[in-house]
Amino acid sequence: MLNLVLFGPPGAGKGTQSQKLIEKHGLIHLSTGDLLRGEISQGTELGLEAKKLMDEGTLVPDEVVIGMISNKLDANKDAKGFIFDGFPRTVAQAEALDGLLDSKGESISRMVALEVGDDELENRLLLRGKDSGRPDDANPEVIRKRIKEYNDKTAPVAGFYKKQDKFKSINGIGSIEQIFGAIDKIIKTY
Ligand code: B4P
Repeated sequence: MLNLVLFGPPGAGKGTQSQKLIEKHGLIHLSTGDLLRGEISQGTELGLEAKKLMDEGTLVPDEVVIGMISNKLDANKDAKGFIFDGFPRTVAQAEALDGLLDSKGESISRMVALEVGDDELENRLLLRGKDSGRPDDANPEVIRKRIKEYNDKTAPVAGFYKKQDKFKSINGIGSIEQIFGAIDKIIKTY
């Protein structure tokens, strides 16, 4: 299996690149952001709980997202591999993911980090907020909170994969095609 973690701050291009990677490599896309937004639109209890946190730019509790990922792995036993987009976002989530994959005789192949500066992130998210309808993209204060959450809780996850010698970092500024080419080159070396 090819199991890729796409890593980076909010607005770095993880969702955008995931779409292209699943088309080319036939992988299953697991985006915890999309899964949570699905729960919100269905009005589930989990969705109602998550909405409040997401609207203010705070991470949802680890056990909630770990449970969602575990269900999706079980539901896709014959997959060629997975793209983890926006997960793991804490070291506890990374440890849990290793455990889930290990129990199936699998592991993470690579983490690819997209490097983008804070000003560009804020511009991209505000631009998307104009027509995405996402409350967390519309407000500069919430965007800054999301970037702070990333720096405080998510950035340390890179160290977790560096220790396993699985971490690769690329420039996330440039055309979507250029960035896709750089990620694809890393996949080919696997
Ligand atoms: P996510 O849905 O994961 O939100 P995101 O990080 O903002 O999206 P992404 O990074 O994929 O967007 P993209 O860059 O592709 O999370 C939302 C919330 O859910 C979190 O704040 C949290 O509350 C919760 N959550 C999710 N997962 C969680 C977890 N594991 N644990 C706890 N809580 C969790 O796109 C951004 C914009 O940039 C787009 O408009 C795109 O068109 C543009 N763009 C992309 N590439 C570009 C390029 N090269 N140049 C110019 N623009 C580009």
